[in-house]
Amino acid sequence: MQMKILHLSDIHMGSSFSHGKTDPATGRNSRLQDFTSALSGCIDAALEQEVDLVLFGGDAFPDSTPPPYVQEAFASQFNRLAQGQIPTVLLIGNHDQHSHGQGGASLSIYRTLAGNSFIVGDQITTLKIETKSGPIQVTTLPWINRSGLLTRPETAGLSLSEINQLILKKLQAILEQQIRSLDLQIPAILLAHAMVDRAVYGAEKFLAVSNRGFQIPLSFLARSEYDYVALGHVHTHQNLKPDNNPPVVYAGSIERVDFSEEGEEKGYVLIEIAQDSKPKQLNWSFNPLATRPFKTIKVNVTASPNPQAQIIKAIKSSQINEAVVRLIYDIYPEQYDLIDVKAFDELLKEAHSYSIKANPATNKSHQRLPEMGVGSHLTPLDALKMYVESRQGELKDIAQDMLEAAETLMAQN
Ligand SMILES: [Mn+2]
Repeated sequence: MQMKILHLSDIHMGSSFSHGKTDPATGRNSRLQDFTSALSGCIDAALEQEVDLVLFGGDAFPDSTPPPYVQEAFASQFNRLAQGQIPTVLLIGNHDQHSHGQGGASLSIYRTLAGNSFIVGDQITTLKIETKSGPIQVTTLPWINRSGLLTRPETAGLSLSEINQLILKKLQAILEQQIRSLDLQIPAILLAHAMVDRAVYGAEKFLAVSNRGFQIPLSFLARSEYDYVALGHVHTHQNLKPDNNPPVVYAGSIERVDFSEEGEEKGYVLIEIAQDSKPKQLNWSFNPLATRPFKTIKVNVTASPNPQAQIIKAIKSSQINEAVVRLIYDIYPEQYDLIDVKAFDELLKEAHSYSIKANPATNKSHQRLPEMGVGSHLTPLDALKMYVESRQGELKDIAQDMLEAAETLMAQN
């Protein structure tokens, strides 16, 4: 008998609004519709393929308190799985936890809904789920934070890296317990939201040094007792075990959160397990979704006698139709008079949204904020805060994580 599972992750519904525009009909940001469409594509596939189980790898929203209309967009899609009576595990990612792991999580209400077809993975445990094609075991490993595994007396006086070592030791013992409890006759999947070392990092690299997280060695997770390891957190789809023994797969995000994901295909993973064959046969495939294209147009006009013409040529030779576009050109301040930005606006109208940035080329390698001049007595953190605020447009979605990561780094000194 074949068992079918759909694995998706990192929905981040409600993010990337700085790359959208306001829909005049609804007053809503167009990126909400983009993310809803991508999620809808995953749910459509689950229903059409009549999968036995859906595994969501965590990070539903940018934070644990999304506005009601964003919650509704998310819930109305997952509700379709409940109506289709497809059991669904919703794992808790770092973005789903309240700050520092205290209190509930944005996904906890799903525990109470729809005849128990939702299971919220907010602790390390192994579930036995009865599906229409038979039982399956799922070990859930939500995002680990210090306070979740260690008590205050245990960490007293320890450095951050000593604490991380201690967490890993505990985690290894707990995972070992889970693995020993598995019934090896029944398919088993490990579902984890984690930064696994050996991953190729994408947008989430800024989050890697957050004080709420650390990297888990691949060897902890890539265990032959599991038929498949379903990962969330890293936005770039990849298999960390190319020999598929077992597959250790980041499904990746379903839509581009920012420009660092520009060149990546987005999608979900379908898994098929033949339970009756010995050993169990497993096949998995990555299925791309139709997503909003992102396009960077980068031009250096410092050597050009006609920078305007060079930039226009670059725009015209780029695929910008319905894309999120950013035009960046390096230019000497002395050339500013040769530029008419209105002409770029006119050409970029066919993009979904766009931004234009002139990078002044000077002998100084860095542009300075006036507040940060000589004689100001800013701490490094205040300086970073000021910088992040000055770049609100580009950094809005990751500003909080950047500041937290910086605080952690400072604390290590
Ligand atoms: Mn994450």
